[in-house]
Amino acid sequence: MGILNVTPDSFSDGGEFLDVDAAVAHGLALSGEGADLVDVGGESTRPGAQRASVETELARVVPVIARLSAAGVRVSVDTMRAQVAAAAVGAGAVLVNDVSGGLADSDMLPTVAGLDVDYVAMHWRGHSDRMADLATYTDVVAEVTEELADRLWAAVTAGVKPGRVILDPGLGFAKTAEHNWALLRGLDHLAGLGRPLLVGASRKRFLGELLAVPTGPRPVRERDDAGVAITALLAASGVWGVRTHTVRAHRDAIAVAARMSTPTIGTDR
Ligand code: PMM
Repeated sequence: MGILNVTPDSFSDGGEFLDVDAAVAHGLALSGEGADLVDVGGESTRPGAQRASVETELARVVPVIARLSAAGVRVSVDTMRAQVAAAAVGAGAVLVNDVSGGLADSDMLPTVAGLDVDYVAMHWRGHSDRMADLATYTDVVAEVTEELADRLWAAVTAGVKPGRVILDPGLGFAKTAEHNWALLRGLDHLAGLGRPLLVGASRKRFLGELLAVPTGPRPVRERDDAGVAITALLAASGVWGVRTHTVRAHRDAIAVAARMSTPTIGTDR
């Protein structure tokens, strides 16, 4: 899943793709590099971010989704709002990626139930302006698994088909670096919920901290190789998808993982 943030303030690509033509060109480039989905978002969720209005979010994402879909690109919409999800699907999106797992907008799950699309429910505890205070766990893997099980149950109760739901641990959302690493180590527990997993590690702060330089965390644009390493490991462990700012190297990592896990009869020893 290639990331296309049509926002002025996302942590890694904010401001680059606010113009519709620039956004569409980048979406086509991500698709050309092998993205199975291009994830279009119109609201930054970086820690501390203020919310965009629904009108602003709609104006940012709908024209881009319409043009990419018309060009044959499979598009997902990164939104917490039912109204935006419905408009995006109307414009051609095939998946709703909701970082709040249905918690931010009580209309989201019933709306998704009425649309013929897949739904990503990410683990989330609150909006960006207060999520740092919500990063408290005694057993992060057990609690995230339990809270995602609740979101899966809520989605299914609202009428979303269980087979349409993909779960995501929500790295960096009300989580410290330690929590992120623990979740990456504990993905098997989340997989025990019986749904495919999506993981978004790309360029996030915990990678900057891991690779710190003397002046502080490794700059955002210099975290991509570590992201590819994570993708290789996750692909080998069977996750459904990774959400990433660059695509080609991740595609290559996935090809390596797939090939390594496929013995060739007669040549392997
Ligand atoms: N992370 C961000 C935004 N949307 N969606 C899912 N499903 N999972 C994530 O980890 C996730 C997301 C924040 O990153 P960005 O600002 O680079 O898009």
